[in-house]
Amino acid sequence: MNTVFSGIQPSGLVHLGNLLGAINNWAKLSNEDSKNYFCIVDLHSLTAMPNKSDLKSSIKDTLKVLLASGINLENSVIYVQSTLKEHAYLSWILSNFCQVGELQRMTQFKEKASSFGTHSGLLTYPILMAADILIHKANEVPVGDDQTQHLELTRNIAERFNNNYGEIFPIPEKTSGKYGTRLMSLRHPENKMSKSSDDINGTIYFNDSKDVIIKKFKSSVTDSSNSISYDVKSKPGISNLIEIYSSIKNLEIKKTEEKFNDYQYGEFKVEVAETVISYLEPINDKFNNLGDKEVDEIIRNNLELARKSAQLTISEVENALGIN
Ligand code: AQP
Repeated sequence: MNTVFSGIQPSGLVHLGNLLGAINNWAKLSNEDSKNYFCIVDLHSLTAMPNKSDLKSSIKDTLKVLLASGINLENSVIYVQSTLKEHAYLSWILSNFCQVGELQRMTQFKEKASSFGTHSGLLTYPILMAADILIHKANEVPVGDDQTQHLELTRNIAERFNNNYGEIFPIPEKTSGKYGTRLMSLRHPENKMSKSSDDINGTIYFNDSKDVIIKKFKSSVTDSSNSISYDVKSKPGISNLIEIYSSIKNLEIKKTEEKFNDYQYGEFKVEVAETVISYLEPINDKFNNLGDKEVDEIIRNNLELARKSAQLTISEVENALGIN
């Protein structure tokens, strides 16, 4: 049976990119024959020095979005990273299997270091991500395309540990959905849709109202050719809208192009907006109906399951290393 791990940072409101690129896929996987760990990786979000109350409410909201997203809790464990200290402990151990140069070459490090200033958390972040994945011995990691490099590093770290101390870790594989693995900003389609983007009109948040969603799509940046065809290089805006539609409807890109062949851009934008509204509606309904008591109980039970799994791995690792 596969073991799946994936995480999301509570670095702001969950957006359509997170949902279509990651969480949707998690919900699908949770209905297959696998053991799944989905984690709110709050320790990672500390790299951006968040404000305390923003972080607290983001952790809670992100957790509730996961619970409302259709993830099957029969075989999935949802928990918050900082409540399981073994993540940080394993991260220290694994840091001895990773070169500084490898960390300095990470694209996200180069990008983020320029906006937040260069503290060492930004550099060592991928080691913590490796620990997140390896602590449950996951062999499958469903993430968006932006995480490919980090996963490659995790594989290298796991291999080095195994070569030195015995076959403890599986070598994890990345999986992703067919479409929506890298949704772009509606306003700047050359940049990825992001929680922390400066232009909030380029991002569809899970709880945007219908009017706001329609408005954001209507003002999305396209091009002057008025042909609904997929070409990321020359038509990034329209290609992004096609991708959103295809991802939600589970429809081949070609089929989406055919369906909207004779549409004007304005009509197409509204149709995509309405598709997004229908997709988000049940998630919001469930989110709004989740009571605090219910959430607290799920968290408590899930944390126990996550702790059991993590402690098993840690004792194997300690035995292999000859510590503790
Ligand atoms: N635009 C995107 N398209 C598809 N997938 C995406 N993911 C993020 N943005 C997109 C995927 O969502 C999962 C959780 O992401 P994260 O919380 O770890 O944060 P991130 O990748 O750094 O993306 P954000 O949401 O834009 O946050 P900030 O602004 O804080 O950097 C991951 O699987 C990711 O691939």
